[in-house]
Amino acid sequence: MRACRCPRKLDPVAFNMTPLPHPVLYSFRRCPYAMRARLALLASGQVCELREVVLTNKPQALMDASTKATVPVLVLTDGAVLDQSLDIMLWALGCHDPWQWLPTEGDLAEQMLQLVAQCDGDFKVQLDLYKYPGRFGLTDSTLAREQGSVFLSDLNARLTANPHLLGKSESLADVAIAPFVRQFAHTDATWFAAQAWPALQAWLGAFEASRLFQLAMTKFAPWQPGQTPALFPMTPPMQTLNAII
Ligand SMILES: N[C@@H](CCC(=O)N[C@@H](CS)C(=O)NCC(=O)O)C(=O)O
Repeated sequence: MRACRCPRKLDPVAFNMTPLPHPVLYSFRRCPYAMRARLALLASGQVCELREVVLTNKPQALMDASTKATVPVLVLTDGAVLDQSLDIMLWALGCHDPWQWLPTEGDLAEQMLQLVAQCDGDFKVQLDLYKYPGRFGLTDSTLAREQGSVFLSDLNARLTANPHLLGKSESLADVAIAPFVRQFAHTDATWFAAQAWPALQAWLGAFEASRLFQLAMTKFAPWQPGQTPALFPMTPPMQTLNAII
């Protein structure tokens, strides 16, 4: 099983840092990468300080933490920085994984990472072309939709055979991939509902209706430097987990 890439550490002196009481999560509510990170943090019971970012006006603190300046970014209490959503998921679940989202069996873990890589690779390319054709100089997004549908048909086949993407129980793969399928589905909800993907549609519906997803979508005002830290989740972890179950 791949451990998360070795995190870079911020120099506490250069960054004038006092030890953080909680990890700091730079997030954007509607970003599917940030969603998957928040879902894993919730499941692990890890409390963070959430800093909601406006992508058109990124805070300097985010850019100092990660020159990539994408969201999500998680700054750990020792100053280590995770700036890939999958690494944040693996870190959080590596600390605590009460629902066993990380498969213990090597083969399954490998399959999980491959499926997430397919989602983040070709599927995400087609999703962007389909959702924002104008950004890529396209007038017609039908081809991108068709190409993205290949991955969705595969997910539907998996979910026809089993209730979750990797089998009988939910795993990181379900939670990492669902936010992207959701974006694809919402691009043209009528078209998505008309596809012969009953298992995929039911799986996405259950994900969106889940208490876990609703909590992950809690609204936060954009972060202002110096403000009182906004904690995520807002309720203590045990209370949050009990509300989800
Ligand atoms: N590979 C990164 C991708 C993160 C990403 O691209 N996030 C988008 C928002 S959904 C972003 O921050 N884009 C930067 C921008 O719009 O300036 C991850 O997995 O965390």
